[in-house]
Amino acid sequence: MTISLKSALAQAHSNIALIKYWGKRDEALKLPQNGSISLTLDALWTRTRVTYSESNGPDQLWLNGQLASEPMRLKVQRLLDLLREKEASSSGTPLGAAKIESENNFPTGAGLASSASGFAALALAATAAAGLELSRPALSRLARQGSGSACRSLYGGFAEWQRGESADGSDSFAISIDETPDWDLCMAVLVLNDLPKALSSGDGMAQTVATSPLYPAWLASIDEDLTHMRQAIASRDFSALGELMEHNALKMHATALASRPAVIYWMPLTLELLARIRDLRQSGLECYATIDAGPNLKVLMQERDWPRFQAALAHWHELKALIPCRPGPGAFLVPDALAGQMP
Ligand code: 2P0
Repeated sequence: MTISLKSALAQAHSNIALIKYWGKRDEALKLPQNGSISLTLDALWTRTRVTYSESNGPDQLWLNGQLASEPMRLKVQRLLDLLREKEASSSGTPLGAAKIESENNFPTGAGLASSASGFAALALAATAAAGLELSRPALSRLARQGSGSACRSLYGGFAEWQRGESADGSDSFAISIDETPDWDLCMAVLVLNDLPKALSSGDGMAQTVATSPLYPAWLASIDEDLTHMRQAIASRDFSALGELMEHNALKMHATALASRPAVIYWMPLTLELLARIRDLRQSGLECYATIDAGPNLKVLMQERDWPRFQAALAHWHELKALIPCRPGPGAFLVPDALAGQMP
């Protein structure tokens, strides 16, 4: 008896939101309350191999060489089941149980957007292994249902996740703003804590939507932020982009802080570093911070300023890592000849 395996390996890079997604209008479909704009990073990525067998049974998820927790496995299985529905309706041949092997080249679940790169790589690998060809908007919609921010990692450079209006999510996916920006940007990832966070971003945003009296003000301000961010990108206005990015991140955290109970992702060091970024800016090194659902900062600067920035933080021994990133590529399939080069 011959056993035929269908397999594909994909790589996707994490993305950092310049205008943040914070809050869902539909939990199951992962439809956002607001649109968002991101920058995909070159240095942080996930590689995922999906292999379908011919037998039925539960999908098996290996994350960084270890069997994943049951809640994580179920999230992944849910996404594969969406694909199985598509496959059954197009060819009638059911896909068997899948083995998913996923590796991150950076800490998982610590606010470094591992779910964004993870679910983008999964959507692409699972689709290719199934022999399906989906457009990027369709892949983006699929990745969204694994983790909202993943829909932006299908694209390189600057991408926008359109909120959409429909109840079924058909118009809620990411589009490219500028895939390969000729812009000397550097986003430095400052890792203060590389442990998984206590409160997931999904729970944090749900608590904010349900209880923060500031949430309506957050939503009312987003269309203007999106418009100004698109303009700053189009005109390569670094100061406008950086100032708005930092404002939008602090506004998101202010909204979350006003929840009951409070949603707090920061550590004391987060604030100390924020103050340091302001000092550096005043001393002429133009850099701006953003913070996601975790204590770590990401700092945007122009590439020529990276050596001075690195030197300015050299004595911060509390920093676990300082990773310089440039704009990175969209998700892609890794040819089998290169598959041995896992992180
Ligand atoms: C973002 N974050 O736009 C925002 C900013 C964190 C802060 O998207 O619940 O892992 O799976 O849709 O995408 C992180 O949330 O959440 C996130 P789910 P996700 O990048």
